[in-house]
Amino acid sequence: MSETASNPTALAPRSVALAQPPKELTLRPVEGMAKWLGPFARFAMRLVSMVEQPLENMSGPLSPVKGYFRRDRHRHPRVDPETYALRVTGVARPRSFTLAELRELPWEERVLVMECAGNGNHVMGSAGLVGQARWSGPSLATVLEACGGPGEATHFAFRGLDPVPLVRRGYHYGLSMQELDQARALLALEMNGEPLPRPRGFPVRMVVPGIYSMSHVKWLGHIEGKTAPHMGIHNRWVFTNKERRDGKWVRVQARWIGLKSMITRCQRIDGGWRLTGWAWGGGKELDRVEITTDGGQSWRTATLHPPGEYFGGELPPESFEHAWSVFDFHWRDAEAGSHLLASRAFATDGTAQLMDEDPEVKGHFNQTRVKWREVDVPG
Ligand SMILES: Nc1nc2c(c(=O)[nH]1)N[C@H]1C(S)=C(S)[C@@H](COP(=O)(O)O)O[C@H]1N2
Ligand SMILES: [Mo]
Repeated sequence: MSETASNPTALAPRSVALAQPPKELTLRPVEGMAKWLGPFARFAMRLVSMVEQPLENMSGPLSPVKGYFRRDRHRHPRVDPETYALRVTGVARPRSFTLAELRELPWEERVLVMECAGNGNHVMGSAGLVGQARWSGPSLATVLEACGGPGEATHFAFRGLDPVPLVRRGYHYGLSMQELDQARALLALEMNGEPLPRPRGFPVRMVVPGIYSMSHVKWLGHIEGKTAPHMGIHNRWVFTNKERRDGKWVRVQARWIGLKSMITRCQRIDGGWRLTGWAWGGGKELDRVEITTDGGQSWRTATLHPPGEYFGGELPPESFEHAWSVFDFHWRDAEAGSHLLASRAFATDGTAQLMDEDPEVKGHFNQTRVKWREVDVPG
């Protein structure tokens, strides 16, 4: 009798899989909802209108329009481009802009990381509420100039046209003139060279490079100049942490994206596996990314591809100063079994991505510490 006939399980799918190792391995979060719910975490997050990027989009310099992450208050309004008007108030000369008027202003193009302030926090465990795209449209400075300047305004509130369930008014978020100037905020009408898709905020959204994306207000309907900080619910409560300062816990609003990195994929290549990911944030020049494949006992340097490598030929450096760097690492010595992986980013001034949670900070936002992932390498 042949071996197969005497052992019917020899041809079961499991043994076939072992003979042909998979092309890509799953990187499992080791904490939070994603650890406990596994694939159901995606479903649970969808219920609260959080949709992460799919795995196939989680590498390389640009996120495609299709599959871009989503985070909003459930409703995507349908805005008629013919009757659309953007109101600007509280400035030297309050006025409205039609879409045609916004199109006629000079445009800028920027490439940047857009990241939800709660991305990859310890509750979620996963970290796909992040994307990178090319956004273009007039800068906020250009729009304000067309209104005779900011006038008395020192702060701005940006209001969306989406109804917020139970509250009914649109989503809104505020920043100071100084923050908006520093970020060189823009009003995006296009994403990756296409008109803004409806889920991304058609016809106009705010884009604030370097600041977490709760401020990138979609379906923008109203820019309100103010003489004091906007203290709406999203500024005051929703996107805040508590920080201990001089022994006292104070509430702080999410703002500038912190220094971080994350391994996003593990793909089979000749002679082992290729770990890829992104490093971004911190507002400083990136020096290197280190990788551990043994739970932090040893660290090795990954190959870094700064954004200039991808965009430098087409765009001036200031257009991609808040873009992520892609990194990859050839994992040659991967032995069969389970491994704990992580990446850690370092800036040129010596700042490093935190290993542990900062005991002086409580909350779900701006979580920058190293993200651990578990992977099973087949034999
Ligand atoms: N009008 C409006 N803009 C919004 C939101 C919203 O609910 N309504 N959500 C904000 C939050 S919290 C995030 S993280 C980003 C997500 O942008 P995206 O859905 O295009 O990825 O949009 C921001 N802008
Ligand atoms: Mo967000």
